[in-house]
Amino acid sequence: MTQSNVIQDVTETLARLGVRAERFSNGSLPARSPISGEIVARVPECTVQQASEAIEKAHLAFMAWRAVPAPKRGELVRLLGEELRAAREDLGRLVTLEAGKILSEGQGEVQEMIDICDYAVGLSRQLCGLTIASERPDHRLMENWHPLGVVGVISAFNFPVAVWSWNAALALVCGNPVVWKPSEKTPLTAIAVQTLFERAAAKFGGVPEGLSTLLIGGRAVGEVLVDHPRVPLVSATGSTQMGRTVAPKLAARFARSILELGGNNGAIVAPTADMNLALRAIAFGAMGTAGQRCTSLRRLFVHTAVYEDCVARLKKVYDSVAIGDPRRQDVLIGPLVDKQSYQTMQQSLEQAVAIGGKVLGGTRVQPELGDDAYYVRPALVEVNSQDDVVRRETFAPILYVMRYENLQDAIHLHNEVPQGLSSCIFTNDLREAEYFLSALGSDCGIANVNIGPSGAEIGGAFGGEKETGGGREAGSDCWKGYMRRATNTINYGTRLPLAQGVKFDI
Ligand code: UN1
Repeated sequence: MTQSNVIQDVTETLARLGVRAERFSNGSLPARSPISGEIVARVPECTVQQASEAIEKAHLAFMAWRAVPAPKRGELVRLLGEELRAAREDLGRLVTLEAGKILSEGQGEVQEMIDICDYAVGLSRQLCGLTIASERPDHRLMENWHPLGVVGVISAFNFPVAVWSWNAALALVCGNPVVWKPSEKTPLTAIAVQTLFERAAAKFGGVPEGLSTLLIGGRAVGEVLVDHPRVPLVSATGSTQMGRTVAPKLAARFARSILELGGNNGAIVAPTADMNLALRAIAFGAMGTAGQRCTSLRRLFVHTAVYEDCVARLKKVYDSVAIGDPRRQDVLIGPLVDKQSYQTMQQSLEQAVAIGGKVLGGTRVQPELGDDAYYVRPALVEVNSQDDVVRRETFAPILYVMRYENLQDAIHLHNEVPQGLSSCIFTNDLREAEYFLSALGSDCGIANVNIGPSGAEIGGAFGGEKETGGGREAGSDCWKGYMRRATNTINYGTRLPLAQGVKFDI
């Protein structure tokens, strides 16, 4: 039987990455490519029992790994970064094949992994605590950051490899093993990453068994990770609905959580905006990755003075953007991940029409690429008000456009949604820009000026407020979330002065 070109591409890419065939053959979990909608591999799943045992093993790895000096732990992450550099093209291609992103975005995701590895290597020599002035004579007050324990990572299909690396690179240098439950929609990229990790670990000269573990499976396996007492931190990326299930379970056992949930990201286009720049940013933000980033642009507030011009030019872009097989160099928009995603998009568009929205695009295109492949023309929807459908995150390329006259009103509307991930303003007016970034401006975890809401660099803290979950990953001081802080007071004198001047002489 002749294999389809997608299946062959997957098989060859996995082989170049050095993934052994038994890891993706004859298993119970079908791996599908959104490019053609075909089943491209069958991945063995782990049972609930195996998941639990793997976590126990990871805990044993923790007992050993925490004693390895942090800069030495950094060496492992450096080697992982080297493997990723060498595999950038192939792993990026696998991301394209399994998640449907265009090639440059697939490779960009791997670049993000390399970046966070570099960052973590530097960090491994900078896990610094403070020394604080003590109120007592002959005393030193300081803090020490210690490894925390097994870190659970739950990731989504849309960033099938980068999200793991933001957590894993930091967790590993911080002295923690990682147990990863990837999305059931993207098991192959996860297996490839685990293979690269194993190669780095071998070059390192061996690491404790269970330092990085992959749990392929469904919800039940994810639940083991969330409920297991040996897992003090779970970093979970996905829908707000998933967060609502996971957060109370973690809270009930006093485990920590880093939650990266839904976004409903907005942009304001002010009268002084550089329109050419703004249009490019809006196009990438709203249509890029077929609207399937948690940072995708979903709401646009355009000042009346520039509304007609901005919307007319956007319509041209929406009409002409190249949609198709994401492996093609000229294509900018790949497929939606699956049928459910397509149906959810259609439902939202129907609701938008019902409230008087004017919809451009949103229709299925390129049906010849596969019966179960869902390519859509991105939708631009002019609405008069921010109704329920606009306030909700639809994980698809729908951009709702609204008009505003006064910046305060626009910011008010912008913040008047349950989510709080990313936001931006296009303006050349310094006062407007600063106001947007101030405490009275955007209420999001990310607020940008003259840059779209998506495509954040790893150097900053990534995450958002409200229903986005409040977690922060990647740069800045996010590493502290993966360690436990010990406050130490040392008395190097011969007396025992008590704090707050308390007297207790026996
Ligand atoms: C996500 O969509 O889950 O800022 C994360 C961005 C990327 C990360 C997106 N660096 O768009």
